[in-house]
Amino acid sequence: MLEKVRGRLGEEGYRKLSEIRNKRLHRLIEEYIELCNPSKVFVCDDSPRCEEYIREQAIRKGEERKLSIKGHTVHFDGYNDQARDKRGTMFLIPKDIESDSSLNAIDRDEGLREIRGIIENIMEGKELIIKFFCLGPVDSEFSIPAAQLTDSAYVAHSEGLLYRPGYEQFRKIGESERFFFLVHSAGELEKGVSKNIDGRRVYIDMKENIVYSANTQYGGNTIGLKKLSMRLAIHLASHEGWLTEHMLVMGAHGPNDRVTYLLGAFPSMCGKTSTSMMPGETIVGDDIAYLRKMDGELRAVNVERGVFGVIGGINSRDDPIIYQVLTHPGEIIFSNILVNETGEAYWVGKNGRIPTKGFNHSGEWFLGKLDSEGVEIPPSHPNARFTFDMKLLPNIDSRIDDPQGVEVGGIIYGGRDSHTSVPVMEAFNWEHGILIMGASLESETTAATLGKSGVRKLDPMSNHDFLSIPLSRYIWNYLDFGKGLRYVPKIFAVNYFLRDFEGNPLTDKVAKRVWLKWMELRVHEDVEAIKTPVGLIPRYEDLKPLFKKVVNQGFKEEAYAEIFTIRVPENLSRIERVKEFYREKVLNTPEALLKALEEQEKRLEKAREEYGYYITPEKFI
Ligand code: SPV
Ligand code: MN
Repeated sequence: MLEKVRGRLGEEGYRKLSEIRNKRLHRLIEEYIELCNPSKVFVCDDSPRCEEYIREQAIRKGEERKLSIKGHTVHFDGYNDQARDKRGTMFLIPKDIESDSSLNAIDRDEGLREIRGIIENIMEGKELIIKFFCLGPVDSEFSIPAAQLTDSAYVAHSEGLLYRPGYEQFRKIGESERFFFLVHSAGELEKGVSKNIDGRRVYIDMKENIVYSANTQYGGNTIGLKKLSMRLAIHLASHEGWLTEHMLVMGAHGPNDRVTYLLGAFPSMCGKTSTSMMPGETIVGDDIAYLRKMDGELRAVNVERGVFGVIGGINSRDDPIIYQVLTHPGEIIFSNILVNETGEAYWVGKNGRIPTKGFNHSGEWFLGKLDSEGVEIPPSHPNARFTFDMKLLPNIDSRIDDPQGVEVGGIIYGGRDSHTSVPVMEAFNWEHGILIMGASLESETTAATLGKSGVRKLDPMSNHDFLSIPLSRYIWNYLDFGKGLRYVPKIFAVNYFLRDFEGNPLTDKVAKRVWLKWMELRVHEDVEAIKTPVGLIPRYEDLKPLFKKVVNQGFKEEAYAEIFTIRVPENLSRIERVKEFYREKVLNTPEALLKALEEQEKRLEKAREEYGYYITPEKFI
């Protein structure tokens, strides 16, 4: 094996691959080198020398440019390649396999033929990088080894910051075929960006655990270990009896040095990263978690070890920790921001004033510049991001690499919802939380995916974009997961985006730090809560001292009454939309879900009869 490509691998590459004794891996590597046809191949092991080579290549090939602060670089994606391409991302589903119209699918044979056609010779004249990773902590029940093939040094560099190295892990697994295999090519480049956007494809083959990504550079379409592997992992988890989730993992710090681990599922660009990095708390992960039941306990790990976060709106007041890191030396890749002539990085929402000219994802930029469709180009793209290893963070949790994961005290679901949900509430129990807060989660679309922003959509568990199994099965898995646990985590819903009836935001950005502390206290039942038709909400007398202590702010009773008012009409119409979605779009919706929705509806109607349409919290005391 590997003989056919030995010349391109060179002696060192050949030796590194031979030291991994895995026939399936060798067969796949040989096959895709032959198909993509790069002129040479660089094989990485886990050494710092390999990271150094990749960093240099990213600069040499123009995929990244150095910025003025030491260690900082900037990468630009093409003007129309700034977000996840939901339309071009498809599951390859064999004819005889159970599917669901909620999955964007293509017949496997047809899809394979198409993608193989697209990637044939796509790396001609280029260098292929082969790099190995481990998803989740190494040497753990959670670990999944993954091999990435890419012709982009930016992608390889990003992955080096975002994931745990896995060359040694591959050497340990012997002939095991349980690993992911990811093939990416940015395709032909023009001015450093992917040119053939029409041929942009992300095809996911769960049968072989392979993902193909072509003619794109944006991280969400190309960083194979991230959302591409996540789709494979959701499928694998469903077969093996665990869960793969779009969730942060954090240590919430309570009284007397108590640390309570919480998970949080938020759709992209809805506050997940900033929640995970709140001052005073510790971060385990900000985007993807694996959850397992171990000895009757729900435990979770961060699949990653770095952050690919949204940069827009980060300033020293609202996100002091990230801001500090982003403005000091350290290895950081900025993407799709604005750079001035001296190499300083700017983004919308950064402290101070943003320059009126510079360089951004549209090339030379000046204030008022329009694109070919007459739309004004903002200085930084709304989906502009930063990438760094979490070791740069002062508040990293000491258990980030714990092979047993952390024990989960609570799960938070959050959406971008300007007019329905209160800022924080607790579910009555696991089923109510999973079905009404998780499976019925609605959010307004954002710039993280291509297409219109601000459209309200159902996004079950904030994971809808990544589901590789039928939605009904996914919900069943969850319901099962709550069984047989010694401690069943509490479930919460938060909404950072609530507005008044004139459209003004009702909560300050820092208020989320208070909601978090309240949830931590609730996990231990240190404070009581008020039972409403939609869930348990905080009492004023518990929030007031928390506002003082956590953010040093006053909190007026009238403000409390306004933001915790139960909006009955909005809640009822949400239930209608959710029911319609599940009735029309989903096969085999669990009865339990429809029943839970009906019960919630009845509770709301009853309250409406008694108290009217908009009910302030004291009515429920
Ligand atoms: C998200 O969009 O949810 C992200 C970034 O975390 S991406 O890599 O695009 O998925
Ligand atoms: Mn995400």
